Amino acid sequence: GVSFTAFLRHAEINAYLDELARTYPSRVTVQVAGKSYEGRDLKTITITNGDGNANKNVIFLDAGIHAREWIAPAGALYVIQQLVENFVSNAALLKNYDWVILPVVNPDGYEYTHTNTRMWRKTRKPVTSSCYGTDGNRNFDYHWGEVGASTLSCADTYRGQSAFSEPETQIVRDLLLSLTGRGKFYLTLHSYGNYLLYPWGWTSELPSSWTDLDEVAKAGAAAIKSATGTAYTVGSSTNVLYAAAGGSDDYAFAVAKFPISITMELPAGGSGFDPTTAQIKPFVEETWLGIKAMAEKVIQKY
Ligand code: 0X9
Ligand code: ZN
Repeated sequence: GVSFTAFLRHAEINAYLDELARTYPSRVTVQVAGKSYEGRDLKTITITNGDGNANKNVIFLDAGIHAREWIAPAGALYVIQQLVENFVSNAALLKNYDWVILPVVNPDGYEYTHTNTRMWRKTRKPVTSSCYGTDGNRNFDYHWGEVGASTLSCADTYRGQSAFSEPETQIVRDLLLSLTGRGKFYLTLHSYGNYLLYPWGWTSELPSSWTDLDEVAKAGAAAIKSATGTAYTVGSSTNVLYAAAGGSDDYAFAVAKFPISITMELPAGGSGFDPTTAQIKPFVEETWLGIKAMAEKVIQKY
């Protein structure tokens, strides 16, 4: 098990997924979706209720595309723990839906923040001899590079040499596309700032179905507000945060046709990206309440 009193290393996270697959073989499947640039396994965990129905709708959750946002993979792990180890309390979330969770999209960057540079954001594939890494959340092929993304390889928001230049974003792309049709809710965890963001990130225009997105995001914000008093800002990425194209959320919504696609920015801790170990548990518990409320709304709508 895991206790949420420390930030786990990538190998520990993968070991936890494997432990769950061994302990709960009828409800849990762990697969290697692909390898990072440095050769780490990007493992997904698929969580079902074990009834053998392989055609259910799907909620796809990922975290850790930005290396330094440590609370995001912790939040994904808490969701996994609740759905698997606290299955009886959460059975309604798995009756008509399966969950696919990729807790660390960018393990090379995540490990680098543990061993070298705490505030590293990007992947770790070299671009030039002196500049490393691409911003995974500027690398998706939907209005790629049009706004809020740098063409400079040293920049923190570098868009990459081309759309999907990174193995890690190719893996998320392929997972999303494999779920087109069944995939109803894409949720990507980031930090920080307490936002529930929906498309578009590339334009201030709103998608025609924006009221559906807004309804789901507001359900999450309301659940958190009533549980802990923590306030989340809800709106389109461009309108409430900033314009930035090439994000996974816009791609999931526009190309992989997930009707609900949301970026959740978890709370700040420490100087922002570095909550204390004592903050992990309260943050991920509160986050789970918001995710559960959004999932319930999605399940009721689709
Ligand atoms: O800039 C980002 O990628 C996200 N914020 S963060 O501080 N975690 O880096 C927000 C992404 C919102 N979605 C899009 N702009 N598509
Ligand atoms: Zn982020």
